[in-house]
Amino acid sequence: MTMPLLTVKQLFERESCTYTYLLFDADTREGAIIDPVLETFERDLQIIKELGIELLYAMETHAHADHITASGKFREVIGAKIVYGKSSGIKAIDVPLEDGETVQVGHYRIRAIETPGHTNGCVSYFGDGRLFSGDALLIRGCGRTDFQDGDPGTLYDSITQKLFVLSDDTVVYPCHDYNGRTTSTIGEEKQWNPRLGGGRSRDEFIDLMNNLNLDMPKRINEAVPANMSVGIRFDRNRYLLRDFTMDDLQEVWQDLPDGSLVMDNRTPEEFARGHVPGARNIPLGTEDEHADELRGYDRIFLYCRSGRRAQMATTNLSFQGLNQIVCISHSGMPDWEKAGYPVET
Ligand SMILES: N[C@@H](CCC(=O)N[C@@H](CS)C(=O)NCC(=O)O)C(=O)O
Ligand SMILES: [Fe+2]
Repeated sequence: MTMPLLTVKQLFERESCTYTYLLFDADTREGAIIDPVLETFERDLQIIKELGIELLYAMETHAHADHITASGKFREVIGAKIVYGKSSGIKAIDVPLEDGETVQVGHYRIRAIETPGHTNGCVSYFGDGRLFSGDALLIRGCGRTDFQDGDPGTLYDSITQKLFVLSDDTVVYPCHDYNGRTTSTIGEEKQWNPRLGGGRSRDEFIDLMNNLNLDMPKRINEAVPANMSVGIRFDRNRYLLRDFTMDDLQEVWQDLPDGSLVMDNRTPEEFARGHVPGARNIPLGTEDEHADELRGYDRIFLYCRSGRRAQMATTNLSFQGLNQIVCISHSGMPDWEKAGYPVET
């Protein structure tokens, strides 16, 4: 019996011209998705459900500058682990891969190949004769090198020394194509890539890349920060940590998501002397009266002075079925003040 090939579905997001790849082993039904886009999350999720795929991994080739990733959503909704190149430096991930390290999808190993240059944290993924090249190698092109610590010399070395050494019949699946092309091969690109195929020198390549004068991606200022936290505004898993601290609160508080409340359950006197700006005072012992109203929030960050009262109220409210409370259980207002964060009186 011959083993079926690793199945690859190529999916397209038309605003950013991004290709997302759904890979799976038709035998075990285990799968992974590479470079999913937030806007097409529901579409891709539906395909995964229809095909009965157990999505083990959401894999990123790099922190994208032009669109927001759906990896965080895939983790949140179906528990996929987020895979990234370790060199990306992104913290909110589950599996950081270094050059040569692999993840297993059914019978297949998917290997990370570090290919920096477009960004300094780019990786490509290789499995079963297919190369998912991210924005390092594009069809008859390559990723630009003028932001996110990009560097043309580094990109030249990545492509020529790490990708052009793969066998000529390796199928190349890029992260984007702006001209409707879908796949290529290493052999084709070695011969026909106008930027570095046909034996173009490193210096020629650097010169060319330094003079592209491209407009910045339209969504770069929104996409890069969002992708640093894998596309959800805050890493949900951090809320589940036992020790959510006042420093964590400060990070969230700077850009508080809609539907969130910062709650202070110290006494009105303590509250009046200084509290987290925008916080609501619901003193310990009165939380039950407010349960219905509190239920209306998606997330409640609760602090007090030392964490003790916050823990008590969290327990009380959990009996009322409120499970969206993030309890700051071992620090409190004095720590906020000590750190020099703004205080409202
Ligand atoms: N017009 C696009 C720009 C896209 C863009 O710059 N894409 C990057 C990848 S993140 C790139 O390297 N493009 C290569 C090229 O245009 O040759 C947008 O606004 O999003
Ligand atoms: Fe990119």
